[in-house]
Amino acid sequence: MSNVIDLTALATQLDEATLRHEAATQLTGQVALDLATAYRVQAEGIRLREQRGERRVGLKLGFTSRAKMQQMGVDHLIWGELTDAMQIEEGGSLDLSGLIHPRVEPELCFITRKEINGPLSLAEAGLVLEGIAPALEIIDSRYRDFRFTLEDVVADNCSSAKFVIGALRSPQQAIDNLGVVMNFNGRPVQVGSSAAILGHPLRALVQIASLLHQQERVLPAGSVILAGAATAAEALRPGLHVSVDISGFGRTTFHTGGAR
Ligand code: OOG
Ligand code: MG
Repeated sequence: MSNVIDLTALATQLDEATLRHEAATQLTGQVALDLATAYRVQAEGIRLREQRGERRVGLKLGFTSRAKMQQMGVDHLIWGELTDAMQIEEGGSLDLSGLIHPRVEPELCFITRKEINGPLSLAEAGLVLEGIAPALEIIDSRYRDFRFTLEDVVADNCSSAKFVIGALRSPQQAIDNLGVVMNFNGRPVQVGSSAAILGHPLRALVQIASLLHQQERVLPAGSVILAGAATAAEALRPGLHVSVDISGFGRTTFHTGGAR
């Protein structure tokens, strides 16, 4: 293994896998990658997207629930960047032929009303929000067989591919223990509770604020934050109507198209 790390070369491998929708080899099999360097590869990958005209719109957390950690064999909270090109319209269509081996997971989404420029307590977290919405995240690891180490998945922008956001609800609405059901063509495929996300989804915001603070970063008002999946993810195939129902809160949907 090489000790000299070329951030751009590593980010380009993952970027090309995305553009060609062909799986790539795990980076940790090629170089000795630590977590801090993995985040630098992630940042370089976002820079490549920005060069193509994509705009950063917010952040996502990963592995905030046991269900996800167990499914992927990773037990550390991670974060990635979201761009405008990743958003699909609510009720819209997702062409799977542009992806590698996509999966979908139910999430909650926060939209900020104020800039986040310092640590937040759980009590303060709700006060920076414009609203909260049901969401679905489509993840698509760029790695072969959807397998990775913690460092690999961080370098790969936490498998981020697409996301759908439903109608915004009041930030005052209680979200700590809501039933979450994800359906394929009207049949439940994953069932859980919003409490699975760090015991309380607003803790995702507390975590984001603390991570931003450590990196001396500020998140502008109007940003999107995905709190992390409440259940394990499910593989997508063409011809699916996918929905998430969050009880007493709301729902959002999209459908899949394209041959695979
Ligand atoms: C990594 C992304 C994890 C979540 O919500 O936990 C994530 C993966 O599972 O490929 O988005
Ligand atoms: Mg997710």
